[in-house]
Amino acid sequence: MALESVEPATKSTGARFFRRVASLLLPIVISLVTARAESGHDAWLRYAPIHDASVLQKYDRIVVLGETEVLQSAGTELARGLQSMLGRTLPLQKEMSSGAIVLGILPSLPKQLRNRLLAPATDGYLLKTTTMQGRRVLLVAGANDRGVTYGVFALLRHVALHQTLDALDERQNPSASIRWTNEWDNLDGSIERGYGGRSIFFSAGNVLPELSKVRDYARLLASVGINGCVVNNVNADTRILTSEFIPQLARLANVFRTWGVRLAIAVDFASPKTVGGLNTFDPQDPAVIAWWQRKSDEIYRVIPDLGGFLMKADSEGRSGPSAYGRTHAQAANVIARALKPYGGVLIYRAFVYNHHLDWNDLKADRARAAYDNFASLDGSFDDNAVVQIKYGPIDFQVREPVSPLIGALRHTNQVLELQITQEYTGQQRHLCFLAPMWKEIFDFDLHANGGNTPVGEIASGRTFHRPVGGFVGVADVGQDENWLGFDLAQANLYAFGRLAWNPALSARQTIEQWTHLTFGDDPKVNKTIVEMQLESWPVYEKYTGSPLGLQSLTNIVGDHFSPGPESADRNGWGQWIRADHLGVGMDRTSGTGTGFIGQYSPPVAGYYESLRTCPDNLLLFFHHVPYTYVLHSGKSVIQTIFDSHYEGADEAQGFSSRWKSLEGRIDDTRFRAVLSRLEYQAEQAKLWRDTINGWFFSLSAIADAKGRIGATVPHS
Ligand code: GCV
Repeated sequence: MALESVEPATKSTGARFFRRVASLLLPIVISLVTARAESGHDAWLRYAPIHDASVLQKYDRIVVLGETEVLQSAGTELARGLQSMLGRTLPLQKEMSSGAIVLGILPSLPKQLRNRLLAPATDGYLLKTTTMQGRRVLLVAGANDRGVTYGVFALLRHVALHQTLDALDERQNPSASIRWTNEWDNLDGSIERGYGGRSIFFSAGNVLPELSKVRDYARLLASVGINGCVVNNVNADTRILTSEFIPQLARLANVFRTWGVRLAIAVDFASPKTVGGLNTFDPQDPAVIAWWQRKSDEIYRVIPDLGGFLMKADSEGRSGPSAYGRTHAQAANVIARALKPYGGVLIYRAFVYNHHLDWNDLKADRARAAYDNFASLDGSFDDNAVVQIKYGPIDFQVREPVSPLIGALRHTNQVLELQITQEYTGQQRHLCFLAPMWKEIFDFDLHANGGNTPVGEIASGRTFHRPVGGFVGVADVGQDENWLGFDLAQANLYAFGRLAWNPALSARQTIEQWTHLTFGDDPKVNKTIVEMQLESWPVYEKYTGSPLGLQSLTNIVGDHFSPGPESADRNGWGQWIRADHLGVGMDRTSGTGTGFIGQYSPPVAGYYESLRTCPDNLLLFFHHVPYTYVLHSGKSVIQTIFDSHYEGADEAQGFSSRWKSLEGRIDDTRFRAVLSRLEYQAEQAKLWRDTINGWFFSLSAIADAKGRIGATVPHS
């Protein structure tokens, strides 16, 4: 009795104590949890609660038909997402029942049902409300495990975006088989052109011991349909192929595999010599051929689903087949053949150019290089060899015409290389949403086959019926909590994945989705961010390169970030703009210039060759004109340069004030982090404006019609 009376009293004192402590700690705990949740780590997979009790209410369990790791993680992801958004726990089961969301690959479905379905293609999926063995179900079916994962993420996206889920009947196939990111990570943990912190894969020459970030990254990639990732720099460390390192790569592959992402690696062409100890790396030498085969056998023994190898050869100081007078096709094929028995591909970069060009040679032109090196090889690459082509003929500039090589390879697999990391577009310290640029590239008709051959279709392999094709994005994510160093730059990774899956999506669609998923439902937040993102590329272009095709005008021999127009000319790099006191622009015409324009099909070449039709926004990429030349817009070149820099810098000032209007509507952590970047950008934009305008003013000695420049010229 005594005990009985004491114990409840003790309990209630204890309970009171705990309640008191809890009430004191709760706000701290909540803020910590919120801070963690909104650190940017979950990116667009935040699964914020939605307050509509009717969503998927007919379903109360998840049935996963199959045991594979990929299917299991898809099931767990669905349960996790629905729990978080709907506050309902749907148990995972193996047995079929009414009211289930059923996950499985096509062959695992009952034949009767299968016969009623239009099967998706590889990696594709179906979302369908139907009956199965007499029971009402929501089916998430994939052509393969990966397809089921993509179906799950699509379903979760529909829920998060409040899209209608009644009578679902959706079939989605990816545009192309290769939807990869490239990461330029070095084995020491640094990342070439990475602005989001150190490597999530490597440190001090090894794969990191703890790979939870890799797991989370693979999940992010899978959520937007990316199915492969090259984890190391294209400037490849030869150690990647050593027998000591390969087991470490297998650890990465194991983590990726859970999410259907295939590991791939960049390799150095001289490896047979540097790693294999042979006295040659001549691709025609039988010992070299045998070495590549043995090395592939060795890797596939531990990574049976390796996506393949990526190769940068004869470029920026890398070894290549030119050392033995062999062609790029000979080089690619010898390795492709070693990968073929395992279903791997050899991706060979077309980024091959001479960086010791003669500036005094008016016919020399780096833009010609990819086509000159590869077009004549069309048809001589094996079926599992793929040529990876940067979207423009120079190097990820803020604006370039599309690479003519894309239209020239009709009997060769190709993939289009885009850059998610903003090497030349503000390095994640400036807002620059790149999907509008990518869309212009995808939609550009190269008239490669007499018309209607947009780049997106060619790259996906559809135009020329290639077995392999697709899209590669250089992502360079890092250890920073938000992956890319800037919360708003995550939109580029999201958009890359969504557009690689479906190049027909619009830039607006992708950014509306991303904003909603990443920042929630508030209409003002959505409108403001969507508009800022969509405006950001033209704004960046205006205060940096100018909207006349002068590329980025950044310091190309240094940081690729700060203004440096003088670095463009008078060196061997070939990013020339040929600016002097009379005029500016590279003459790339067939008539009087380098002949680059002649690499396009006749309708496109004709369009660029003539000053009458060449669009203003690429004029100086193709033509050298006096500063006084009058554009289609009716304004002179020099005044356009001046005005656009003022306009762009003014618009960049507006970004930070527009963002400030969202205070209190966005979690504090991300609000402040983004604000500080936008304020920095506003200052940088002024610096860009004054440097570029001052430079052109000094060079041309033409006054700004609006009298602004003398006052702000930093150097005279
Ligand atoms: C990985 C540009 C970049 C280099 C990069 C190269 C490439 O030149 O500045 O950092 O090297 O492109 O794409 O290979």
